[in-house]
Amino acid sequence: MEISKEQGFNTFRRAKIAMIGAGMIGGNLALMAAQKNLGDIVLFDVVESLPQGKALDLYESTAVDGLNSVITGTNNYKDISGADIVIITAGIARKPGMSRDDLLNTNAGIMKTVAENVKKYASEAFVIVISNPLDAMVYLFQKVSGFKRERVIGMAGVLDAARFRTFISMETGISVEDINAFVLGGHGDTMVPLSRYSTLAGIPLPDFPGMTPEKIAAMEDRTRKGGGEIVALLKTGSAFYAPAASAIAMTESIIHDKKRIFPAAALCKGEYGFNDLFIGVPVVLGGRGVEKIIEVKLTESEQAALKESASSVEELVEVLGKMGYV
Ligand code: TXD
Repeated sequence: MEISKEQGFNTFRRAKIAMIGAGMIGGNLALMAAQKNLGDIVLFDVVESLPQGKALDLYESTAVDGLNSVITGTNNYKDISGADIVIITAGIARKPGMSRDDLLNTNAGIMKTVAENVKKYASEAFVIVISNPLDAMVYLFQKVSGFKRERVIGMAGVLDAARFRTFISMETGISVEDINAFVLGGHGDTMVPLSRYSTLAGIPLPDFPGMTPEKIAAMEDRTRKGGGEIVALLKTGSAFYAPAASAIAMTESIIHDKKRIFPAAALCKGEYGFNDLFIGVPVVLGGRGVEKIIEVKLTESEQAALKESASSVEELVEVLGKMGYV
């Protein structure tokens, strides 16, 4: 007998989190979500038995760690039914010599199919898109699914800011814990790290003892090229630990209604002067998804840099239009 149902209590249940794509990031997303007890996890992939294998291995790790996630793998979209959160990494990743934009042709076709199926089976979900080229892929997902803009968000800024924070920590020797950094714009080489809004325990980065414009410029440059740096080292694919950790932080903020501020690709409708464009801006993530886009005053040069970054996203969106996707 199910006592709670019979007595009509309000009941809590675990969140259901679906990962579309069970590759390098997908597997780590599942591991981190389980380790943080965020809910039950479904790993979906088109490759036969891969998600089932990863899921079973991960599920068995929960016994060791004393965790309570049920983790399953599938090749059938039906199994994501009713998911609260869907995180999409489906597609191909970069290899050395490739830009994120080179992935557009292949990943657009994949994203269209993913969006149609998420709409069919998890129409109430909050969706975090990770696949590259990020800003164009999250745009495509939203257009195909028709999901409200509160429910669709692209992960890139959290990762780019984490890279910037790491480089600031390496340079100053101060704990990453006390370092905040801000990156705006598209997830490409034209992204806009904002040093003025980056702080060490509240102290603006440019004011920190020993900091020089040259050092800041070098860290900003390394941040912009941070993805490529990892691709060049790995040789067989792109970054996966930090991207997974970044999307999990966003997921936590939604599930626990934390209302944290993250830089993330959100659909702008007039904000920062952009219309109908997904681009990295500061957002508040809470139980209602993207609850707010925070508009901060930018200097002329910051504004110009953001505009330039947006124009490279607009070019990709145009290509999607020419290919008939949007
Ligand atoms: O900041 C960011 N947004 C990113 C994005 C940071 C790093 C990497 N970023 C991108 O994430 C990267 O350029 C890729 O487009 C995605 C996923 O990267 P990952 O490293 O996880 O790639 P993998 O290991 O190749 O995994 C992709 C999986 C793989 O298992 C494929 O079989 C699967 O996607 N795949 C599909 N799944 C579902 N449906 C379809 N159609 C499909 N096609 C391939």
